[in-house]
Parts: sequence; structure tokens; C-alpha cells
Amino acid sequence: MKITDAKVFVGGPGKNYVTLKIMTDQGVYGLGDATLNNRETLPAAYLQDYLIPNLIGMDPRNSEDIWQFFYRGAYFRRGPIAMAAFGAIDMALWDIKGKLANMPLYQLFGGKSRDGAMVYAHATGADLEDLMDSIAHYVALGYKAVRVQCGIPGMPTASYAVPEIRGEGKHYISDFTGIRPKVEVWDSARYMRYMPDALMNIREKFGPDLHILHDVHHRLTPREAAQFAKAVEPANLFWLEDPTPAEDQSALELLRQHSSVPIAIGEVFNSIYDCNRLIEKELIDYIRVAVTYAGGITPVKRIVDLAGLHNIRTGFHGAPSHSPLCMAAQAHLNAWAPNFGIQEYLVLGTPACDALFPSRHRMENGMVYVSDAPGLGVEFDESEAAQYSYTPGSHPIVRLEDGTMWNY
Ligand code: CS2
Ligand code: MG
Repeated sequence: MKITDAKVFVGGPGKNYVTLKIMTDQGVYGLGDATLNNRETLPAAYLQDYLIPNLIGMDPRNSEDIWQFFYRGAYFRRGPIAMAAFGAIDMALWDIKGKLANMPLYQLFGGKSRDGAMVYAHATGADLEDLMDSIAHYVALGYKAVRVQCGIPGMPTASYAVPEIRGEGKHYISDFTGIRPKVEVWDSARYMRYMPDALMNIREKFGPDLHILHDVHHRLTPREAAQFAKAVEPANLFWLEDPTPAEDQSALELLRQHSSVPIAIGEVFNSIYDCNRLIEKELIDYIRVAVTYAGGITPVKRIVDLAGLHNIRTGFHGAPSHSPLCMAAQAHLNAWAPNFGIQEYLVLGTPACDALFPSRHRMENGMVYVSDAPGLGVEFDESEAAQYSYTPGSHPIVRLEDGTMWNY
């Protein structure tokens, strides 16, 4: 069996999805996702200029060797751009493998460990009252878990993933439009003074059963994170996410000495080498990698298994920037993984997105149910794709009040 061609499509409804389609001499094709948020053209170029010319003629069933060929053959290994491009190839080859076996991918991983996988939504508010309304909205929709982000009184601008005005918390998504980043101003002291009580108020209002998650988004120093994690313990969070910049794997050692709050890190990681120490030293409780960002299903399965040896559960990233192909790959892993934890799930299901990526995966009552269609179980409508093109975007930047660059 041989790969005969491959095409890259960039664009989608309000998103720059990077979709790879790999064709073979047996007519079976595979789909993969290389969407690297706000840098989408780069994995697309890597695929078109370097990887696809090498794919032609390879046997698509040899997904492991192909992954090793590109990873070891790159010489300059790892990094988000290369690993997103490799991730798309790996996803597409697994998709082909599933179609050849006429099985959904979770069957190839080892079958189902659960029917439904619990997901969490993003509640947010310009202030605490606004946030409470947003949480109530998602609880009413049947979510059992909600991430909560709140406007901080006196903060010079809106904080991470928080609307400027009240009333948008039910469907707010960070604005990444425009090539020049928007500027947010941050003050850790104000945040650390305000947020523990806000989280306790949420716990008291919604009771002990609601799973409450909170994302610090890389903003504290190790000492601040230790102090903050201790202060939020009474709120009994499901997890505290990215308390410190994720690349500093030793940053959590102090936190772990001061707090038992569950820690989740990993959405910015692109290889097992970014997190193996965190996992082996059990400095985290949830690993947050995304299949696209971390190089595909093949390497992510290794991360899941390593995490499982160390009592660490999955909490795959699922931000609005992710393609339904990445979310489908994660849905299959979520159905299989013996150490599944939770799945971040920002509503992908707009009619335009469903038209571009038809599938029978479904989300109901705060749970995702993976379909039994062969492979990833997602189609790609090229006639729909033709209407979309790339539009530049950027993450905001964050500065402290004195102008010092900080962490978005
Ligand atoms: C966030 C992300 O979902 C999350 O946990 O950290 O939405 C993050 O802000 C974006 O993926 C950045 O591109
Ligand atoms: Mg996050």
C-alpha cells in the first residue's frame, strides 16, 4: 500500500483550521489536524514544503516508522510547529488504519473503558456576579464540571479569558483577531488577594458536587503559586491549571509542599520530554496535552501510559481553536484511557463547523460519546472548505503595571 498524494487546507468558520488529507493507492484516505493557534500557516508550510514530498510512496500502515522518520529525521527536534505538522500526519495515518480495519480508533487502542467522557465548559464573567450567572447557565445545560474565570476588581484591564462587559459570560471566547496583539495589564497581588474568596463563594453557592476548575494561565511565580494554591484549598477545586509558566518543570516542587490542590499542566507541551519529569516526580495530577500540539496520537498514547504509571489522569486541552479532528482523536483516547480524567470542550458544534467536518460524535449532558464510525469518525467536505481562507490572528500580550512583559 502506498501514499499517493496529500493536500493541506487552511481555513474554517471563524477559525484557521489546518486540515491534512492523505490519499493512498487503495482509495482509502486519512484526515489529520495541524492547527497551531495563531501560527497556522507555519505547520501548513512545514507539511507542504518538507513533509508531504517525503510521504509520497511510503506505506501508510507504518505509522510508527513514519513518525520516527520525521521526528528523528528533522535533526532540529520538537517545537510546536514541527510537532503540529507531525501530529496531522500521525492522525491521518491512524485514520487510515482504522478505516482499513473497519474499526473506530478506540477499538485499536484497546476498546472502551467508559461510554461517556466527562467534559467541562468555560464560565466567565466581568465580575463575580456575572460569573455566577455564567456558571448557572452551564449547570442548567447539564455540565458537571465548569472552568471559572473572573474579572478582578481594580485590575487595569480584563484578566485572562474574561469579558470587558457583563452579560457575555455565557458564550465568551477570547478575541485573537488581528496580527498585532492586544495588550492586557496584570497585577498578581490583586489577583491573589481576590480570587481565593471568589472561588469559595462559588463553592458555597453551587455546593460540593460541581467540579470547579480554574486556570491561572502561567501568571504566578513559584512562591506566589505555592501561596495561592494553599489559599484556594478550602474551595476543593477539581484542578488548578497552569499556576506557573509550564516550561519550568521544577516550579511546582514548592507548591506541592504547601498545598494538596490538584494541578493540571500541559496544553503548551509538544513532547513527552516537556513533561516526563513532572510526571515521574508526580508534581501534577492531570496532563493537559493536545493531540495536535504534542505530535499526534502515537506520542500522546505514550504520555498517557507514562502518566498512568504515576497516578496522573488525562485532561486533554480542548480550546475553541482546536479542530473537530483533534477533538475526535482525543474523544477516542478518552474512551480508551484507563486513566482518563476530563476533557475540555468548547462548543465546536456550530452548523458551519459541522458542515465542514461531519461526524456522529456527540456531546450530551456534559458528556462526550464517541461514534463507532471507522477511524477518527470525521469527514471533511472540500466543497465547504473552498469558501474559507486564512485570516491572521495573535494571542494578546500581558504587561505588568510598570510595563514589564509578563505571561499571557
Ligand atoms: C486555555 C487556552 O483552554 C485553556 O485552558 O489555556 O484556551 C489558551 O488560552 C489558548 O489555547 C491559547 O491559544
Ligand atoms: Mg489553560
